[in-house]
Amino acid sequence: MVRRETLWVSAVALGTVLTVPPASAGEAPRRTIDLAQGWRFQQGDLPAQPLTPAFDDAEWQSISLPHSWNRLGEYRAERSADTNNFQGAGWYRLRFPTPQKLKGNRAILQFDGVGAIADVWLNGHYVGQHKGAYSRFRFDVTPFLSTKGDNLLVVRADNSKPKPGSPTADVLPIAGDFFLYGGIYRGVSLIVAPSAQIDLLDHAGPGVYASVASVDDTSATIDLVTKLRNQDGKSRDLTVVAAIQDAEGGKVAEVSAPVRLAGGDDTSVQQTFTVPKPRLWQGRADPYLYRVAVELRAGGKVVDRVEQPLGIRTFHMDPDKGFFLNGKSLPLHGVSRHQDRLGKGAALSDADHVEDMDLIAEVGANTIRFAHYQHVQKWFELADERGMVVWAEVPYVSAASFDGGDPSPAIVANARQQLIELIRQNYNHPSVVTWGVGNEIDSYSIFTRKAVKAKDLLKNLNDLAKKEDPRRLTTFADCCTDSPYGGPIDAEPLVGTTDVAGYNRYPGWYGMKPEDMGPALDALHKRFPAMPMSVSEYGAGGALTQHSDNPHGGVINAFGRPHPEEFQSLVHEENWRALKARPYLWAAWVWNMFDFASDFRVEGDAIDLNDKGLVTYDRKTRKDAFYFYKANWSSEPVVHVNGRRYSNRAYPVADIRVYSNAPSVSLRVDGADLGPQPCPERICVWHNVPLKPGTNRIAASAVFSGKAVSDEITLNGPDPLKNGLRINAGDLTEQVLEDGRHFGSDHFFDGGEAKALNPKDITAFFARGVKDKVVVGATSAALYNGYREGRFAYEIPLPDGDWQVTLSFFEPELTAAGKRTFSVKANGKIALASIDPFLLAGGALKAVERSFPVTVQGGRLSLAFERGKGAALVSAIEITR
Ligand code: GCB
Repeated sequence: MVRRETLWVSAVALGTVLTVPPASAGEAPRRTIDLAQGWRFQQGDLPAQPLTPAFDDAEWQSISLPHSWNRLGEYRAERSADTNNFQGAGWYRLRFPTPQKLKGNRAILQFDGVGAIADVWLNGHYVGQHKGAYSRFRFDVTPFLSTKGDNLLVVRADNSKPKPGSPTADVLPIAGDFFLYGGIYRGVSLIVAPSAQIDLLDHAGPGVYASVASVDDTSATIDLVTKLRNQDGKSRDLTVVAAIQDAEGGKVAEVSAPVRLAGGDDTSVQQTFTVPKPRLWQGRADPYLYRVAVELRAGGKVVDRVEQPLGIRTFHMDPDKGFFLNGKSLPLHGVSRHQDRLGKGAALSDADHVEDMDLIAEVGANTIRFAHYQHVQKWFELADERGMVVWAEVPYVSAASFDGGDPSPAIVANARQQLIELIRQNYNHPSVVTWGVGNEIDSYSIFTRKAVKAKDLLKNLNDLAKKEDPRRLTTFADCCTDSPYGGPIDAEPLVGTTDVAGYNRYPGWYGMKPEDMGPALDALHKRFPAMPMSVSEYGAGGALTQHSDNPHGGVINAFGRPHPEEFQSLVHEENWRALKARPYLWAAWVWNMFDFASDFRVEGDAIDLNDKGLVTYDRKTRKDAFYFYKANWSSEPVVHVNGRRYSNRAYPVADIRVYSNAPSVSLRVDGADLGPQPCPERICVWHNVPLKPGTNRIAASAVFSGKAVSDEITLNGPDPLKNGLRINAGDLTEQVLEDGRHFGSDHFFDGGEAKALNPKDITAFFARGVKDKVVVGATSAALYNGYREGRFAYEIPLPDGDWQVTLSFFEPELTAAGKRTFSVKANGKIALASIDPFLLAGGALKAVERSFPVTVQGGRLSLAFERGKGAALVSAIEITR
């Protein structure tokens, strides 16, 4: 067959609605037969290829599509028997009847996504291979279909772990913080279409490609390219009749063009429409969609027909003023989304996609980053319909090669193929404004501290995207410019390779403090003043079962446990404050809307999960941080009391935080009115609210346009008189020890610095191999994970009376006695003088405790830790009767 992709036939009928004679009625020219049901599946490779009908698959599992054999990611400390993280081959077999009325038509098999390499056989004939887990692909199987009856379709899917020598070594992604699911995890169908057709084999694109050339107050000009293919020997005289319909189905423009399609040839027809007084696609405010319907007619009869969405819109980005939709500023704020969930892996149903989109709409996002690969058509359609502005991308993620050097020619070819598939298959979705051609592709340099070769492929993909679709912008997500994690990472600067940029930045999580976001962005903006920039990722982990009384009280262990939910909220509060104040950003995306599977993660209260979601992996629980964004982004009334999952409290007082978009909110505790508090930045706080032992009902309410909206939680207060009060100094997370003693996280302090015995920050992560330090002689090691150091004091709320205070110490780093001495005052009087933990314990990393009695009056105990020869420190405070 001769491919003449670039030869376009005449552009006709510019502008006006032509009177095209109506087509004669007949049956729908194209038929799509769903092949979701009746499959047999077997995990693992087989001694013989099961390609013949005689092969007995009775023992295989009966399944329907979508299907993936992988199941991973659980809120547990260790993997359960439910985990299946097998990476290798899986075989599928399906028997299906030959469709009726096949004569003169073509039969085309369509796979919506197979992870990660698919080999396909029909009736024993090898049909072909597709490499890439995330895009749609099609094969013309007409010659292999049985003329009599049953067909046997066999598919081998392979999601082997990408590494040198593996079948997936040259298939993107070769690395990444997400799981590469195996299986036929999206749909399969058989399309029966005429031999002379709107091209089904254009990288599985729709064959019809519409784009907005210009829009003004009176009209819009739409360019349309229709690709045609004739798999017949005969030359055909055809007419391409293209119409634009409004949302009610009314025709607003129609053009037609005659075309002679030689036998075995393919060609493109270019047409231009004018849509008078167009109703624009206005994002979430009014996601108005037209449809383009293209018919291929032969002698007045419709022989093929394709319908695609059309949203009429323009956009641009300004390096100082951000994003503009249809000429108006539209600051973009939203989330990234991965395509998996608990119990299903990546085998999602349409209803699952709708639920995800509903949650994203509920939080009030107006943009979504489709991370880190081609998402399913349904997801693009939902984005169009809901008015989400989209960053779509290919899985060129984390590494260009396995050793930091140049990617192989096969990787480059696969990257190009996947990018063409992404763009052609999704060209008509108005939601998409940028094609992402890389994500953190030089991050390998953080691990190796060497410059890596990622730029050539980035540029290659950028140029290809510009050629495929000059009307959209290219972008990439940067990890390493200005070396936020140290190291010689800037050797091959990537910013400037694509039209616009995104920065993945995690201040407060991977190093830095939450409030460092603003200055870090300003520095980047200053360095590349002409480059429109966004924050393509920011975020923090949050576990539902791990909690903090004060998220300022300790050091987060980003690469491990625990991940208190309150710390996630704090990072988002601080990061968002910086983001919303920077109008030069064209967008910012929370990483991530949902917890998602990643099989190297052991963190928070989960296994195989990245827990940075605003919503859990099962979509059942919205974390507190979800409501922070809802209060900021949504116009729905929001009143949400934080901390409901930390129901058994360690302390008899609590700071109650409410997220709300009301100017002020009132609070009642067990019916007693604590009065209103203002909600600057959508956060309303009541400090030191007393909790009585047992149940406390905390109810917040606000009035929105005359209507009261409220939220209530129940907290169980402790009984210090009965059980004492315990502070795990320097620690971020409250915990109940095995012996039942409940320690709150570090709180009530003023001054000093919280430190971790074994910091698991980004620096420590890269220095892997360093052995964790252990404090010996400790009744509970948990008390020594963190400590507070410096000159500091505590003001602890306690009932009046006589108490015993026990302090836990150890020497974390000094190697001799006499180098660190300090004293402790209780209520202004020396309680412990000249404490030298090394001397008292007989060495470093050895636990030591000291106790003293105190009398509390006025409901407060003051402890002051004062420097002697060195900084004071304490790792736990236990106060009992
Ligand atoms: C990133 C990556 C993303 C990870 C994320 C994280 O920068 O682009 O794939 O999942 O960080 O959570 O570490």
